[in-house]
Amino acid sequence: MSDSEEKKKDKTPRAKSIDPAALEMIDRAESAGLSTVFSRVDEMKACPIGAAGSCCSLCAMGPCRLVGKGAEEKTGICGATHGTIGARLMARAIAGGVAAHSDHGRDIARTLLAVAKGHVQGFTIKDPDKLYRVAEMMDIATEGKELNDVAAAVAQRALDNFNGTAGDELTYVNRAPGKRQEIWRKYGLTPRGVDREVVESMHRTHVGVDQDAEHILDQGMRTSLADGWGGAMLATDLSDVLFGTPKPLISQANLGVLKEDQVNIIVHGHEPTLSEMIVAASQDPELIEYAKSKGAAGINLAGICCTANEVLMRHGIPPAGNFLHQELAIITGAVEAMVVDVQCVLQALQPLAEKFHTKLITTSPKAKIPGATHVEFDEEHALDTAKEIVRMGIDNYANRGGDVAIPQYTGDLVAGFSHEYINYMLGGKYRASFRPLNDNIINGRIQGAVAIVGCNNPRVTQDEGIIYLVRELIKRDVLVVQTGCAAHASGKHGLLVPEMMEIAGDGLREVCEAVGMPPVLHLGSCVDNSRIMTILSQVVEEGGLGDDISDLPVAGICPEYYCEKALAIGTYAAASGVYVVFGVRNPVGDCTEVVDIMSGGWEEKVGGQLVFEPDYEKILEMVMNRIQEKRKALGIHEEKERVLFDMAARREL
Ligand code: NFS
Repeated sequence: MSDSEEKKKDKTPRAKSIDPAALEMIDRAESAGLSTVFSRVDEMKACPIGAAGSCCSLCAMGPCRLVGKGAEEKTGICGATHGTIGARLMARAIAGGVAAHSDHGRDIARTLLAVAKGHVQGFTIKDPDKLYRVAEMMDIATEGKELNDVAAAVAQRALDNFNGTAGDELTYVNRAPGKRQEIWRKYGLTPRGVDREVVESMHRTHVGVDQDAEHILDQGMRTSLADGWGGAMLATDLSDVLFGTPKPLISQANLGVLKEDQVNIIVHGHEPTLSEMIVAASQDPELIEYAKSKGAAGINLAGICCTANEVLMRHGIPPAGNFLHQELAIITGAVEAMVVDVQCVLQALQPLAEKFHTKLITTSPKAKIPGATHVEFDEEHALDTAKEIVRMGIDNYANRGGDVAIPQYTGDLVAGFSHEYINYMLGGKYRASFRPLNDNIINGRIQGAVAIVGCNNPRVTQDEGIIYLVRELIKRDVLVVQTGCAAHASGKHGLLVPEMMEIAGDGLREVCEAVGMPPVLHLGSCVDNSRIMTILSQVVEEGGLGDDISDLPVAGICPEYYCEKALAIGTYAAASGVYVVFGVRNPVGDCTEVVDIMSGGWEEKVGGQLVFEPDYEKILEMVMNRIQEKRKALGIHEEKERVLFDMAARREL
């Protein structure tokens, strides 16, 4: 597309969201003259040079812009080709995403170690069984050991994984199918330490070091694997140990979960440590009484972004919305406190909060926001800090103005599908296994499985791609699993309930009915994409669908991504053998060599791909084609005779 076409396209009026609650609040913002991400995105035309990977600003000889006639052949002042520049940009983005997830994981490991040593307030080991399973996976002897000693050993092993002192390979590499591990070893992709891979990526992408695009991107894959099979996987496992392994529960999502007559406190960000304590504090009878003494009917807790997922999965706390809802929640005028820690927190929140009575409270030693109130959180005083924060929210209730407008929209949802629970749900208590899933994929009732994950991005209509793809895939007998803000989207729009079987294809519906599960499963936060890696490995292990993840009829889609973490996740999924499609735009679309490496090149090397396609209908077609190709390769593509389940067959299942 030429620049002028691009400009014309930019001016086309575009729906900002398909969510009626969002539209109501966007209107309210517009009539009050308030700036939001939805208005700023229209005011800020994206730089077309940077948008497609044609700008290198890694040194002071530039920035070098590889544009204009013959751009493909141009180089930077140092001689770096378009391919090298694109590969460096990708590798750095991946390293940024991995650093974010993994730092989160490290903090959970540090909390577990502190719990084991008795240095914390309020935290305990909620799932000792999982602790023992994790210890076993880490080859840590447990016999005759006290629970706290096992916890300390597990936490230390986790920290060693971050530090790179756990050995030559990350511990959880052994969770992948044997064939996958061999591929990683063969190409030097096996991650050695989370920090080490991030540091090496930063080093190799420094000017004058690694100059071979494929070689740089190999390091990108290795770094991403340190997330998917390291930092994020440890974050998930250790969060389950500390806070409990999720089981299905019901809740609601969207701004309608805010309560007009209660103190509304929103937890926003990512790490579950603080939010777990806020959940406890918000249920404290003394604080509830205190809220009542201030004229409120109670304390209402809600979430935004992945913190919302953490407390939804384990406590059923309702999400007020996904990434693009953070400002909209404040615009309701009903939020007494928004408590944030790290990641995906817009700096625009504080100036907006100042126009209302909302108190923005930062809590992480890593993240301060000018103007916000900083109440630093540490494990030793966790519950006291959480209570102090909740009290601040209650005290602020009196300052709420009369102009409150809570959009009355919520979607019912079921969340809480950990990989352990899915295993149990499919196989039953005494023979928990993925066998029924494999069998139904083999017999064709289920054609395949697709993960629809990731963010919102105001460059595209909020939730549109996510909802379209979820609905179309389940219609085509594809089981959908979700995490992150994409899962909130489905929650808001009512897609995470068993009743969605009604629109599912006949085969998928039969299986969902027999098992008693919805056709769209909410697996948790973005670090919980690691649960999907675990499930894929177990499905391979169960047998009948090839001997590696790349043999499975599966795919991953991130329709509305916006950040580096999403790119890190997409890359580790591809490096694990999954076909991954991102929407919005290709951040290195001008770098043909990189585009080719991440598609055809990686297909050959690791059996997965990372491709970008802004058109949702095309994404659907690409993913369905991939599923059919994989079914064909497995020899299970013939349309099997449709046998409807009778009672005996149901019991069998
Ligand atoms: Ni994931 Fe979660 Fe949401 Fe995107 Fe941000 S909250 S870690 S990055 S926007 S899905």
